[in-house]
Amino acid sequence: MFRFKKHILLIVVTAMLLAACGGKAPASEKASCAPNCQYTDMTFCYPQLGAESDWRTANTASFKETAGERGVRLIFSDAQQKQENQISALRSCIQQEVDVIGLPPVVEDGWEAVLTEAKNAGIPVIIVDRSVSASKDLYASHIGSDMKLEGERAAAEFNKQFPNGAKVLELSGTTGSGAAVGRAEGFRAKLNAKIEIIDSQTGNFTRAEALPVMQAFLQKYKPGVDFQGIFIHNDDMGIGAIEALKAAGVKPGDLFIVSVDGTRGGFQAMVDGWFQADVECNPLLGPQVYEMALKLMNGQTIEREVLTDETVYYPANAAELLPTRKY
Ligand code: GYE
Repeated sequence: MFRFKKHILLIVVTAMLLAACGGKAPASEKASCAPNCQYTDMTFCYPQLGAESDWRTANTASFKETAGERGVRLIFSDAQQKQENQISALRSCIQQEVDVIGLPPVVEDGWEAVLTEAKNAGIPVIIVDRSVSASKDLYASHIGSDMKLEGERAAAEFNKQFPNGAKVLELSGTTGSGAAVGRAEGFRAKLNAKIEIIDSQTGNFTRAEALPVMQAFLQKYKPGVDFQGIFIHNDDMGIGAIEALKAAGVKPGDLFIVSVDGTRGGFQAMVDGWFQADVECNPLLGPQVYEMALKLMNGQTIEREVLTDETVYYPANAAELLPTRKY
């Protein structure tokens, strides 16, 4: 009898110890400072995907500067566009028991395992910028741009310019990334039936990789004859492409070029006559994401999907707006 009781006691004590050492409460539960958590209570992990573009640089700056202003402790890393680096950065943040993770995923697929680990550790994850294909119950929310809408907006520019049809090239972003997938999908969904995409290649969202891709395009297709326009998935690749076009003797305005982002470089390309439209994609997501992270810590309800309000910019007022651009 005595022995039996002792066993029960042991089980109860072990269970209590396990519960105490088992890490944080599940994601649905609030932090211990709730409901009065302040930014200064927050350790936020941002495993940035890389530094491939001016958009990305501005996005990083937004997270770093806002953390500084609000007193958030930020754990930042740069995965150099490699998913495996992002995954190990995430694991390290889980181990450090951060309060909230913001994940800008380099590609859409392959996040289930690590998101499950975060969930089991009770650390909420906000997917930032690009989307993931993982089940929605593995993360708290997604804050970013509507990439498909951006592609549709680009298509609308081509439709206006070429109501009777044209042949166009596409310089696409990182293969498998939510940004490239969404933009390509939206572009194809809205393009009028007479406009044909004759080729599409990736420049991985960088200037350096876009340049040889554009050179290869120019070896294969004669500008103005074989194609009349190019849809470019971001301004940095556009700038790389312009280098190749210049070297091949193409002049601004010879081709109808639409890009995405609305960076200063993109505005300059409009001023110089190279881009005929630039579809806005806003990287300044820091303030919004930290606000949501604080709500999560305080156990408040949040939106599961927050899409950034954006527009399209044109050469007509590019020179006037350029000095006001923040990135
Ligand atoms: O358009 C591009 C960057 O994911 C929206 O990534 C982002 C894209 C952006 O490299 O410049």
